[in-house]
Amino acid sequence: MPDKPQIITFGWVPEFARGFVRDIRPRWACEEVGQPYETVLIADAKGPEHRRLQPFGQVPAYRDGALEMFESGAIVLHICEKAGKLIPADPVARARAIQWLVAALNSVEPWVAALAVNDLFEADQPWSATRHDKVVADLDGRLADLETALGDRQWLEGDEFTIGDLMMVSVLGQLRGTGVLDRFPRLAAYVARGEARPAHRKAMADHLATFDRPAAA
Ligand SMILES: N[C@@H](CCC(=O)N[C@@H](CS)C(=O)NCC(=O)O)C(=O)O
Repeated sequence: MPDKPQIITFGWVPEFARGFVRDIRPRWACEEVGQPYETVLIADAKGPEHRRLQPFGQVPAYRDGALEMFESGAIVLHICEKAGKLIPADPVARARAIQWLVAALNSVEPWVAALAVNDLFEADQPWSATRHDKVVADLDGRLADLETALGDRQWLEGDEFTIGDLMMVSVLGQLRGTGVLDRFPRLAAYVARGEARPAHRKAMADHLATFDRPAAA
């Protein structure tokens, strides 16, 4: 059994995906809480071996002793629960932090992902150009609501950065390069604050450094 937790992720992705793969989330959580980890770089996520860890043939997956798990949100929750960091001890504050983690994944990420699907993965499809404005309008609606909820606070629940912020910043960070956040200056500043954290910088640098190495077999 490995002595450190393992983050299982791709050893190679195309240029456009670098900086966006969701292994950044557990990497960031580990850096925030001071949890050393190692990476296991895979080339094939669709084969039976990886699907035993991640039934949908995706990354990241995570191994911590006898625990094998998938879903970036659940992995981040596990890392932070185990460390007792980024997740308040007070039950009310704890529930609210988890609420924001789920909101990031359930109430914001689908709209962010819809833009990537439409403009990137399905850019060559006949519906892509006509659907674009609708996808952006739907996303803008979500972001306007989120910006209102954030208000003038530093983080979603005030002065304390929690797992909810980690996940929300990570989800919004996927809009990098789209110009969408230019219309939401308070959200843009919020993402910039999150991404400026030393733990995020280290996680992103380590994620990007993966692609300087030869790909896993
Ligand atoms: N809900 C999953 C989504 C995982 C996901 O979409 N992973 C992407 C990389 S960021 C992937 O593996 N894509 C390859 C594929 O779907 O075939 C999570 O948050 O862990």
